[in-house]
Amino acid sequence: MLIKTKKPWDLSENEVTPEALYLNRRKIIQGFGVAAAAAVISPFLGWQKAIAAPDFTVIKKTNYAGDEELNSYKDITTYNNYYEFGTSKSDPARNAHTLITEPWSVKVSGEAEKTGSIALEDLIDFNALEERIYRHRCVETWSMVMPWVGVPLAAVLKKFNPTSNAKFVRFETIADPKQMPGLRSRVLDWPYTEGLRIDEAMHPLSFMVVGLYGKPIPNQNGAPIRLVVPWKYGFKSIKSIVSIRFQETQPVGSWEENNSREYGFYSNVNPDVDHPRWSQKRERRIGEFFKRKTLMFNGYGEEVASLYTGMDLQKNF
Ligand SMILES: Nc1nc2c(c(=O)[nH]1)N[C@H]1C(S)=C(S)[C@@H](COP(=O)(O)O)O[C@H]1N2
Ligand SMILES: [Mo]
Repeated sequence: MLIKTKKPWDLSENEVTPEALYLNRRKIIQGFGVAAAAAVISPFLGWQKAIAAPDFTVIKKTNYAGDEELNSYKDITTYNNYYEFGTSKSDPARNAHTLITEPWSVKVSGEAEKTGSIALEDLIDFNALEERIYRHRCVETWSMVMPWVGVPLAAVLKKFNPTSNAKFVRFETIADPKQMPGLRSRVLDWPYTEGLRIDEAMHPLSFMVVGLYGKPIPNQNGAPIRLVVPWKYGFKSIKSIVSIRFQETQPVGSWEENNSREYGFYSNVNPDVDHPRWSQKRERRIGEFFKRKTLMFNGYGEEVASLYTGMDLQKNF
């Protein structure tokens, strides 16, 4: 019988876990002890006002959103897109509590030397968590600034020694109609899938997220593990990942499959390429009244533009 605390990482009573997993969990929980000390030296006083006690020990904090203000915890956790829990922005916060995130494992397959099923605790190095403040730009022209906690996606992918045939990575979200009421609707062909070119996936800005505002990530934001690719429209940042596949061919994501005229594989934030039904030149930052200009690559061009040298970005939208 495990000691029960309120941490989302803990098991509910009816679940059984192998000893190794439990020991690993204990290591994570021990880490919480020094979280208070880490908080004191944090340069980001803004978010600490919102959240009293961070649950994670974060070894490095980087602000990738300049002097732009963070969105509140409430904004970020009540205005969501997570169609598996409903299509309106308030649905995920209301419905996602039925998602079981403990225990969690991810199936890794395809063009890599090591493949198989891996527990979340072994996939993510919880002693190496970073906080990154990123802009988020939804294709629907709203945006936010969020403080994510996670590890570089490259650090996760390199564990599996992808072969030279691994030209792309494909991700899949859990699809369980018992846990996800939105699966009754056929808005998308479940499971939700997304993909990246391998060099995009290995880029240092691509981030595998397990936390938000210093705490484990809430279900509606993609618990227990989701991708964040800050220079691309939000739908590329797939939530609640259960499968990672290295492959030679370019994967077709759920939105591209749904309507390839409107949603391309790359989906880099680009104010000069309109969505067929609306302009992408401007965006509304949640919490603000006046619209602001959308930035090329969401403001991360200096870091990522070289990934696309020689490519026609009007064609490869
Ligand atoms: N599995 C899954 N992942 C998803 C989505 C979804 O509906 N299902 N929505 C995407 C879209 S359109 C956006 S804008 C972001 C929203 O992330 P947030 O709710 O954490 O802001 O998640 C992306 N990831
Ligand atoms: Mo989105």
